[in-house]
Amino acid sequence: MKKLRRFGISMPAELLERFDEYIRNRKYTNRSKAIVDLINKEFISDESKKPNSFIAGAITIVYNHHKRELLDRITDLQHSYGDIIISSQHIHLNHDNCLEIIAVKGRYKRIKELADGLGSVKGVYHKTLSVSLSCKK
Ligand code: NI
Repeated sequence: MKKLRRFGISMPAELLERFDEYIRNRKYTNRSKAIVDLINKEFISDESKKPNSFIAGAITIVYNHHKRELLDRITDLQHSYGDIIISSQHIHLNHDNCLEIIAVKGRYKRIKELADGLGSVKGVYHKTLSVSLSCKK
């Protein structure tokens, strides 16, 4: 277990009330865990903006599978980026639409390239890249 250190924080009362509401809504049982998570989130976000950072995360896309050549294009792209893809899951949302979640690990620059490539395929109408953590190689 990592060594923990205590420290005091002063902040405007109004901000603390908002923070307490924030942590209640997210089911935190204490402020410490919520503060640690917020700091980590900020650090991950900073780190993931560096092109050469190693990160892990997920690309999520939603598309209409009837669109001509879309499936070929998506498959081709994923084969070209096989070095950063850990796994993928395909979910048939309804008659027309599919949701695909692609777990990735590697350099941010390359992951962003794949995410943008998938997002630009005609028929893909939603794309997100969620960075879960920055990690060492
Ligand atoms: Ni499907």
